Amino acid sequence: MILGKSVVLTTAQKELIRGVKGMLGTTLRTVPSPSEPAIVLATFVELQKENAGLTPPQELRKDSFWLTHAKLRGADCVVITSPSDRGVIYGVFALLRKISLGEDVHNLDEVQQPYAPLRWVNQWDNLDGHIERGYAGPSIFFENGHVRADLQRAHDYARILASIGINGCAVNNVNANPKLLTDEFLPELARIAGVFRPWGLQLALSIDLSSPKSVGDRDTFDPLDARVGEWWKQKADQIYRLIPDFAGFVMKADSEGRPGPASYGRTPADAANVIARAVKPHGGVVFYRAFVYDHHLDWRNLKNDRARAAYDIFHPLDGKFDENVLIQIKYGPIDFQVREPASPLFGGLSRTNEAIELQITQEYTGQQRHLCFLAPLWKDILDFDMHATDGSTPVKHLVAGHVFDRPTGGFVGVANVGMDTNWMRHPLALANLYAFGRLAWNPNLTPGQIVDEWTRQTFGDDPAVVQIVDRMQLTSWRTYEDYTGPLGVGTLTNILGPHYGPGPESSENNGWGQWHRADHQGVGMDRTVATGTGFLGQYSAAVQKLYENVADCPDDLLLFFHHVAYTHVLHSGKTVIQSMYDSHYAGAEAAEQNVTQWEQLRGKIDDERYLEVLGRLRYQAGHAIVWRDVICDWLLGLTGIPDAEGRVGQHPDRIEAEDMQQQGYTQVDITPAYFASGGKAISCSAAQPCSASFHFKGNSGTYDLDVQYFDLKTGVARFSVLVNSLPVDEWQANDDLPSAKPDGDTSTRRTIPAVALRSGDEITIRGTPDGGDPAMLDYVAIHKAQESGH
Ligand code: GCV
Repeated sequence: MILGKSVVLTTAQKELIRGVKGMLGTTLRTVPSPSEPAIVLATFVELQKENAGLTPPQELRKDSFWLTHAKLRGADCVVITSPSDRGVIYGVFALLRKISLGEDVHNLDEVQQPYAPLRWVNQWDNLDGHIERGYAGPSIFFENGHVRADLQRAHDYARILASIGINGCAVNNVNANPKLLTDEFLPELARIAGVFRPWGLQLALSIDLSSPKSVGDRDTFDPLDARVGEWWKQKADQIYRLIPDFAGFVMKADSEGRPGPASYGRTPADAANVIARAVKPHGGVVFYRAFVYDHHLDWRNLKNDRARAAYDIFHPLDGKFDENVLIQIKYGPIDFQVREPASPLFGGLSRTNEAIELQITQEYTGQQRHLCFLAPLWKDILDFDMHATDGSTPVKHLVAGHVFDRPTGGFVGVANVGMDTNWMRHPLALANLYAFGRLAWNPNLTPGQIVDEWTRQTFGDDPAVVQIVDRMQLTSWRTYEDYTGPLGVGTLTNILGPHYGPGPESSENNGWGQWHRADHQGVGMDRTVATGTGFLGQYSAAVQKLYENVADCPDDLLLFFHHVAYTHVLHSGKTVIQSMYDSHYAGAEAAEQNVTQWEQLRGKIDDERYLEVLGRLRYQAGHAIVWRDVICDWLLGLTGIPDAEGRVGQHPDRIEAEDMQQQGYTQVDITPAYFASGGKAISCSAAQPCSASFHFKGNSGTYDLDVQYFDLKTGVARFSVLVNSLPVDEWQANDDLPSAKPDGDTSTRRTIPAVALRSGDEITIRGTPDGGDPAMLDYVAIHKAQESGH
């Protein structure tokens, strides 16, 4: 039964009926008045009209809800109530979650308050349907320069977001196309707002500061020009006429080539405020991104440091932003790296609203091809005490506005879901979206609690499934860090390209500023006050103290803050270089173990998801070896310091393609050499298939064969493997990896399990090129078959 009238309450009711039917098989009836025990959905005002004596155990703020039980019109009822109808939806989802987790829902009396008022996702969708840093297919909102005709997926997304308490969604890229604000386009956007509305989700837009000039009729976009202010005001009024519940704007300005207030010598506060004043009468807000830095910094100057930029720019403006502006701050001072310290700006604004920006889409953390559950990273940041006052001031308190009693505060997650059926590409990656919503609602939850909820709701209660999935998720961040960028060195990825595979030299010698400063003697970025860039001086004294002294600095962030010799001994007792070698090996090993762990779940979850995840974990295990070898070979070449365990550069189980008997293939040098085992590969430029053969020299037995090849995006080459001319496997190199070259993005492993081999057998790899993909082969590795037999 509903008390109150709104489309949101009706949605809540339908969702409750659907959830109860789906989970318990019971079909609830809707009734105008309860004559028997009922579930009542009510705004608090309406509830009090029925029973004025009902008082919640705590004050109910906007979006909060109270799950309780009461006698209404003589019947015993379960009551879900909130000051807002949106809060009732959140309450319904909370009840359904409890049912699905098998919690006792009798005698409930529980109030839940969201931690921060604004809990948004950002989508980086372009109007042509492509999503910047999106890895799960095209946009659910846009195609061919317009809003999609069919918005069913947008509706489903709103439902997902409501289920985790998200109340705003900016649907377009922060590298914003000003066309969105045109008179022609706004009605299209109103259609998206229309599918969000039943779920209590508010539409927001990313905007380009130059809009008054680029799509408006002004000859300037100077934020202090009154004609520009008038343009924004009229634009806001127009938007609110079409979309009365419009949430507000997100703005990226003076960053990575975007227009900004600097063009007129104005400040970010000038830019933010002119727009904030336009939306203020309508209750709108402006999220102004602190991701502002100079990507043309001179890398030769050791005092230059991109990490300083946000604080240097925004701290002096503290107190100058209007009350409906929030500064949206990425969690670390660089850019969503696998490990960074909390941004000093969180502690640097006491008279300005803040929001934290987290990245759900795994731009630098494996792009949803690698498993990397980010809640532990986010949690470390949210719990980190900035010592912004004498008391404890963890980041979560600051961004929620609790420390300085700000009018608002928020959590923003860059989600970038796409048209892929599973939204994120990797079936296990949806846990990151779930975790973001749960932490934005309650950052006191632990990653363990969150993942456990997610696993049970996704795969059911089988203890083996829950144990294995939870463990894999909870260890996956450390695993990814271990084989990509340990000790705070940053992700050693190709930062000038797709930010995916290894590319350790790309982050040096250019202005983008993700420098690790690795040379023959040492590695790491000196950000100390004493001898470095002075970045550490942006923190409170207590935080500075944690990191400034090399002897105290925790190993996990050592290279973020200090430049040290490779022979420097860590708290762990290892030298830096040995620790780096070891963690790359440990990470690759852990990725391989995930495959065998997952294989234990065959038959315990549906085949479709089982096989999809298995394929992704196998790919990850292969690519972790690529990462391991590229970074370790690069370090060995740079330092000349051998691996004490004798592994780096030693691969006795490999047969290099260039050493095989070739037909049609030609040998090519790969540059940099560390992208291929032995620095070489073979390439088939013939019109016919090419082949490469060798004789197996080991003892007779059962072996797994790893075939390492390059899968270029420029075509779909085919490979087959034959033993004594009999085929044992064939496949297509049809992944859409983000490179057209043989490199760390495209190097791929195919494992052929349990092949019976006798000494002297001839093994042949046949490659058939296609388009621009010349079926390049790097090596074959042969090992004793794994017990589990894949
Ligand atoms: C939307 C990084 C990403 C860019 C992104 C930018 C930002 O640099 O690589 O794709 O642009 O961050 O957050 O604005």
